[in-house]
Amino acid sequence: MLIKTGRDGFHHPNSSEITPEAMYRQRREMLKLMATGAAGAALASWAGREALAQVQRPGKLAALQATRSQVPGAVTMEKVTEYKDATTYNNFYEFGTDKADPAKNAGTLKTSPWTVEVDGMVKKPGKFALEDLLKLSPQEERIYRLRCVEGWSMVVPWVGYPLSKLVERVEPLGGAKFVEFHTQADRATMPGLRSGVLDWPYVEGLRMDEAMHPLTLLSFGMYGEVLPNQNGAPVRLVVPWKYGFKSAKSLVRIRFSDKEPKTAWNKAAANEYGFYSNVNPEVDHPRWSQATERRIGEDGLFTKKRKTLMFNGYEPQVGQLYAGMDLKKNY
Ligand SMILES: Nc1nc2c(c(=O)[nH]1)N[C@H]1C(S)=C(S)[C@@H](COP(=O)(O)O)O[C@H]1N2
Ligand SMILES: [Mo]
Repeated sequence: MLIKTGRDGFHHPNSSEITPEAMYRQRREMLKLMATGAAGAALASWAGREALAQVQRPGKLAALQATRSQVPGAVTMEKVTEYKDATTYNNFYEFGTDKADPAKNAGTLKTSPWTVEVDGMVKKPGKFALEDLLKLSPQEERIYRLRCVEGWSMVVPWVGYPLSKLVERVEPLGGAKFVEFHTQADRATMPGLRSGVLDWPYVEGLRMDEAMHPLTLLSFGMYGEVLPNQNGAPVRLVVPWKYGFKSAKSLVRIRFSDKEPKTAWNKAAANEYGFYSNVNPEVDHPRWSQATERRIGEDGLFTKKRKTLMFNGYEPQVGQLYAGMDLKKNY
């Protein structure tokens, strides 16, 4: 059965009918301020915020063209994290468990040639060369907040397109309820595989409606360039309302299934990492609070921590996916 846009009950706007949500909100703020006579100062700060969202290419890797996403919620006006910070402090356990390890060790990852196999409960299984995946849909730039389970967050301009485009292309069968994501596990190039911290390959999963949500991104780049190895080159997942570990890096296989996938972190510590992994300030990790976070790049001794938002701030867009679910049980 072909999954049609809108099947998830969401309004998928086309570019001619919408104003990006953030811009719309700002415009409304502006109109209010104009009515009170405070428009001059506000205009300056509005221009400033727009400027912050203008991302400079770091000039390190090949450029990846994209247009600004029109999907509601896909573009935040928050200050973008510095490229250097977003690429030198992260998790990619295949290259070591220290936050500095991926940037140091991921140079050995061989990203070309690269294929992603699509299989399981689909009408049109197949192997996609990276070049073909890139051509499946026009690239969009999206600026999302990524929230890590250990209390840090960053704001990254991703380049990619909705995962739903690929799902629609391969036509899942009616019985397919989940999507599994398998990532590269190559002992020759990934030194971290010698460690038993996780059961390799790293596997993640989404429910079908989560996979079809327009905010779920198949990403090939960031900051206007192809992904650096340490951030999951050449193709990764980005799920902005979930903890960072749901965003699987260096994808090699996407499998459709009728069973809830066994994810790498759930297998390693089921009481700490559930299947849903939605950002939720009210559900603590057994070993630490999840109520606040540190924004990468803002970490001075006296910098106040930020309050973590429900669904990482994407509640208006994704809250309905979990209506009626006990989120303390389904963590
Ligand atoms: N294959 C793979 N993907 C992975 C991980 C990993 O160890 N291996 N770590 C996850 C975790 S814990 C986080 S926080 C994010 C970090 O993504 P970033 O490099 O964009 O910050 O990647 C996720 N994806
Ligand atoms: Mo993480």
